[in-house]
Amino acid sequence: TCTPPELLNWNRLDWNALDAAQREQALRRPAQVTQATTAAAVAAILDEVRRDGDAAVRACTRRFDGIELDDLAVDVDEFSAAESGLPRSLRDAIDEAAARIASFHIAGMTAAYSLETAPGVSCERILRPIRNVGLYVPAGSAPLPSTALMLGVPAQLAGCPNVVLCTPPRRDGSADPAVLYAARRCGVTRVYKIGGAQAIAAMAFGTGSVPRCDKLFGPGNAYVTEAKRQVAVADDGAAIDMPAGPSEVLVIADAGANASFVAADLLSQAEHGPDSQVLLLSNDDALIDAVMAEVELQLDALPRAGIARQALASSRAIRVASIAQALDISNRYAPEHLILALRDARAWLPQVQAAGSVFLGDWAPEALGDYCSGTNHVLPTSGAARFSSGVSVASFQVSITVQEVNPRGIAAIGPCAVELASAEGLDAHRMAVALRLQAVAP
Ligand code: HSO
Ligand code: ZN
Repeated sequence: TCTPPELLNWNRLDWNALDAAQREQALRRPAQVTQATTAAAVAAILDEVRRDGDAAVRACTRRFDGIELDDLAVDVDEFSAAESGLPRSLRDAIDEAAARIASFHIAGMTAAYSLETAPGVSCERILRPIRNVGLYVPAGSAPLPSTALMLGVPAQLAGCPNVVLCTPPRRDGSADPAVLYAARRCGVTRVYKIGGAQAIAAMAFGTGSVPRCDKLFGPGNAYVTEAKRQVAVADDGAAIDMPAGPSEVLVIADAGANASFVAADLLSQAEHGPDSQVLLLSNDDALIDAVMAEVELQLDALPRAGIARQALASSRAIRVASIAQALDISNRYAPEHLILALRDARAWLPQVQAAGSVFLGDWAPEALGDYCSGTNHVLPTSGAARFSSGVSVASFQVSITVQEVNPRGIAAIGPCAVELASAEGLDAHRMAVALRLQAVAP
């Protein structure tokens, strides 16, 4: 028996029948208001960890995870046990993914450069790794060894000397073995079994066992996200990779798209969490019908169908007049993931202005980017793709500019500075240049 698609409660819309306000509503993300109680609870955890360090972290772990942990750090024995306990095929898959992620990220590394901007004036940019970085790998709804790779590989390529990783402990007090294997694969050996806001606090402020980090990376639940937001604005806190929201995908499909492929892509996003965002845009009614029916069929077989159904309840299928219009809508929405299930997907790429990561054609499911095509899966959500990018090696580096000037150089550009300093009325600036000009050409 086939359940009628209507039962799924999709919001099926016709873009060209909507007025401006309805269009805005159609692209609105589900209200992501951080509850005042969440913010207050997180602030209290941060204060506690800032004040009492490891003792506070242990107390939080007892309170929230229900376990008593004497040693927060993963020791050598636990690493070895994790490694030997993992199936060979999974270790191989992690190695294979890590190698491809590394090769793509190496190719995209920014280079140092230098340039003579005037005779005797050399300007350059050099790169340095951020010295202390903290990675968060969630495990709440599902342990994500792939996230350990997406953060650990670029950190290693940047050459960060001190990398720590926090991941929530399991019921028995151990860390997820695949996360441990992936971490060690990237040279990360300082792993702590700490989850939630207390993990972010421990890395931002430092505790007896967790070293203080300059910048924190990685996705997480509402508490983790709120904790990152709070430490990012605290004077004694840490920088963060990006403001993270629920994961999202926007699929643009034409009449020739494969409905079961499209449905599977929508569901693979929907199964992440009840707050995941899923959008389908198509210029073909029959395709929308077919995808909706396929989603219903495939849902039944999913272990996480409950989660996916909740996400789909706030998802939308939007009929558009043309693919060009679909791209306009997508640019306005700025999705984390954009799938172009189009006959000539490559030809539409120049129209893409804002998206975290793009998947071209029928054979590039988002799941490949999530795991092993080589691109990063830590991407801007909530429309942040309008102005920010996914994690890369550059996220783990700072760039420093340098100038070297000889007497010929100051003679060449000094008068320019003197003129500007006079205009700004900053006489000490003018003097710093004029004195030298006199010394080189008295
Ligand atoms: N789609 C998620 C990443 C992920 N998927 C990890 C599977 N594992 C957010 O981009
Ligand atoms: Zn995913």
